[in-house]
Amino acid sequence: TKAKLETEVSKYMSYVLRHAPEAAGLILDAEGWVSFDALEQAVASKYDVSRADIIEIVENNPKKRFSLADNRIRANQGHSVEIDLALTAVEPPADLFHGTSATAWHSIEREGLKKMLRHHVHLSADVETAKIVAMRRKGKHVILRVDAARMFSEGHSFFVSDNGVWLTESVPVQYLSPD
Ligand code: HQG
Repeated sequence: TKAKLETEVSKYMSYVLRHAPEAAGLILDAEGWVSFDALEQAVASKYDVSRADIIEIVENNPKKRFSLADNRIRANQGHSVEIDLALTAVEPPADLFHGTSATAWHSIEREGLKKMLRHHVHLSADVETAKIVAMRRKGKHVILRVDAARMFSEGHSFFVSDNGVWLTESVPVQYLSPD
């Protein structure tokens, strides 16, 4: 179906733009952008989609995962490749949330939240979004509340991606509590 193809293409674009541009013969610039023409070529060589289809996939993406501007495209967050989104640090809301598995919580409650393979720890502005993130994990889920106000006042930097995901370097345990 059309919806299924769109999801598949979107996942491939995330893979290429966040983790493996070389797999599609692409080179990202320092801030993660690549020419839209090059991305279109890479996608169209793999899937039966037109330029207009790709633009529609970008615009309809439920999480607004991609930015398309000046004939360039990039993923808004979630990279593992070494790029710098060049986001400006901003003051966060008082509370932020992180959805994860009960299993992960066993180590998180000792080590705090780490960025693992990504560039930042990803936090959500509301519990609902954190629940959706947690649902990606097997077994029982835990929603953690992050005392972002206190982290910020104690010198931690926060960034917000163009699609509203809150990012920070790490969250030490003293700022975490199960919601
Ligand atoms: C966990 C999706 C053990 C952490 C979502 C998470 C999100 C620890 C996993 C975005 C840990 C990393 C990011 C510690 C953290 N010990 N486990 N000390 N510290 N973890 O996928 O936040 O669809 O890198 O709890 O919607 O789950 O890709 O991060 O379970 O916004 O756009 O290690 O990915 O967005 O997993 O998800 P991830 P995440 P997209």
